Amino acid sequence: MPRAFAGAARFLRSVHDDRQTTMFRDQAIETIRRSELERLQLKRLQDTVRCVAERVPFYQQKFAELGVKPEDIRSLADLRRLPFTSSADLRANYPTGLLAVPYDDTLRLHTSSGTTGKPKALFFSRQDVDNAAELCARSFVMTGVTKKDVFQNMMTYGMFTGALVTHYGAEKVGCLVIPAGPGNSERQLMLMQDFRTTFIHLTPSYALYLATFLEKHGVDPRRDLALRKAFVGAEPYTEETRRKIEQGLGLDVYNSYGLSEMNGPGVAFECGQKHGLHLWEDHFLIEIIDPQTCEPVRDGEAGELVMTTLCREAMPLLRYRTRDITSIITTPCPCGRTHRRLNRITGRSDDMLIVRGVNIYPQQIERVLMAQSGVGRNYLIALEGLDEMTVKVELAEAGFEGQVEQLMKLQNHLAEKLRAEILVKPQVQFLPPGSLPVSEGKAKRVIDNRKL
Ligand code: DLL
Repeated sequence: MPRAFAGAARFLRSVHDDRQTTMFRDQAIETIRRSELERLQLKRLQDTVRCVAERVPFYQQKFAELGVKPEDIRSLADLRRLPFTSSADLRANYPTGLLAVPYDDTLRLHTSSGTTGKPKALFFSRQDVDNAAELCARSFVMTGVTKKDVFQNMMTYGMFTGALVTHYGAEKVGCLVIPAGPGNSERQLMLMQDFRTTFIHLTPSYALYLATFLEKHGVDPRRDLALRKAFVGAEPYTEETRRKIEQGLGLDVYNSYGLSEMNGPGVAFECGQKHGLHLWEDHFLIEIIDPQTCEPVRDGEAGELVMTTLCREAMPLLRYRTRDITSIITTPCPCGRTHRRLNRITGRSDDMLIVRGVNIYPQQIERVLMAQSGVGRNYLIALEGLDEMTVKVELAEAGFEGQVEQLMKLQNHLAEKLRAEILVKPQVQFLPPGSLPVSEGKAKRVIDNRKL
């Protein structure tokens, strides 16, 4: 058996057979020599390409258009001959068009919001569920988590990958997992105190809120709680925010990156160095491209992250355009892991917003507003404070000023309709017709003044 496979098998055995072990880290695969990693990647890429060429009509058609065949993929450089996949392709093939296994062999469905009414449907096979959990377990263990740790999961449970995938990962390590979900800070505090929670996984906005909540309630986390680490992700944040969370919660913050199309969380994680996210390259091939030209950027330059799955069974994806802007850190990590690191995601090349960890497209909001009678055409989405959203919208006609009760009813109704569409409840603010700026050319619909 090649060393890398032996390493992976050993990792799984150690997790399944030895619940007493405190370290689950698979040193072999994490510190694999680059040449060996590339051999493994090529073999897995070839398998993936063969699989989609046999089973997925979408890729069959793309291969035919490009005149590319599975046997043309002889080196990793041949990746560039393969077609890109976009989130529009996922929506166009909703719900099952990109499945590479029979429907019976799927085990779990997650979704992620899209620009139109339908979300993106992401299927997992049994092996995919297990691999996703393994990558989370690997990521947690990388920062020193052991089975003795207690994990309070503050990500949203449900169709979002954020909670379930890390839940399974922490269980794989053997931790006690508390599936708390986000919000309800009184209860979070009670759980942290009663069960001596040592690590949490949450969005930066909720982490900042929680820090303020503890301060208001006179709780000093260093003195009163057992918290050691927070894995923070699902939306962009800065180094300053990391420091604020670390000070406020009295713990170490590690950046946690992922996306539903690639399993969810556990795609890239920070190690003890807290400098850049190791992207697990035995499961994903990465490229950084110029989003306009689609050409690769020079080593270390910023561009859009493009990812190809190497191990996914139910829904393999080739050259998926993540829209996330980042760069690769070219120097080796002092921790000794050979999987390359990404710099913090600095933004997106499309107009998707992330509010309280939830992906939102302005078009979703527009659709709800424009379907509402009494509402005018001009609107603005204002993001302020710690992830608060206000939808400012003009009324269709003037003269409503006196009808306070009627307006409040309409405001509530719209806020509820928006919540049903985007899963986050915004404030709705009505303005007289003509009061919002009218832009020439592309309208600026979003003002982001969040202090994250
Ligand atoms: O947000 C998966 C996840 C959950 C990752 C929990 C980490 C923790 P999606 O809902 O599909 O999946 O959103 C994916 O969120 O393309 C990025 O734009 C953004 N994102 C995720 N993690 C980070 C991060 C999950 N650490 C989209 N920094 C991605 C910046 C992030 N952006």
